[in-house]
Amino acid sequence: MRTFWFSIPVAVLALVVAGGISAQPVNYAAGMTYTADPPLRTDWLGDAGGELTNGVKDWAWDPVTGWDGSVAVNPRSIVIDLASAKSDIGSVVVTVFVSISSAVPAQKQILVSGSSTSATTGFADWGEAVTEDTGAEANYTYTWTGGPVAARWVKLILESEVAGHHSLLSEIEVFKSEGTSAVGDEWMLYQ
Ligand SMILES: [Ca+2]
Repeated sequence: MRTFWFSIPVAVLALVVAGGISAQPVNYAAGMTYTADPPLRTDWLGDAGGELTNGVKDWAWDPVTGWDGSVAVNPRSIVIDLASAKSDIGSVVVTVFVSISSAVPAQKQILVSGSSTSATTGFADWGEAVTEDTGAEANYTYTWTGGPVAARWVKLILESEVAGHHSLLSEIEVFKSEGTSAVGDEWMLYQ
């Protein structure tokens, strides 16, 4: 029995140490709501709603939503409401569906900004989310890493590569800055 009681704290400690090394980054955008201007074409591609924050980002048509280039003007913007003020946003990652053979190109530019005021005002420019345009039929990952910054609302402004072409996305992630993580934060995950 002495061995049994001794083994519990060792196991817990091992879990905490392993968690500290391999913990998944915190995605503040997971499950959050968003609004788009012009509106996303939700009657298209089987969009069930919430597709940009549901964690599914396979390279396929089903997880995709966005703007139909034949009807949507450039630029195209989307605002995610993180539900509460965050003080430590470290990065923003946008997964863009690209299929050259289906006339769905990469995005020419994706700009990132944030506001602590409202969904429509007070946005400060954070910079550009960039990717490597390989020309491949694949998801392209556009990444901005300028944090930590504070905001509740995060806005993306997209320019399709060619006017009249689609902007199709499968996921938007807003990650907590890992640079501000402390021992206390790791312990909080296990309480
Ligand atoms: Ca998704």
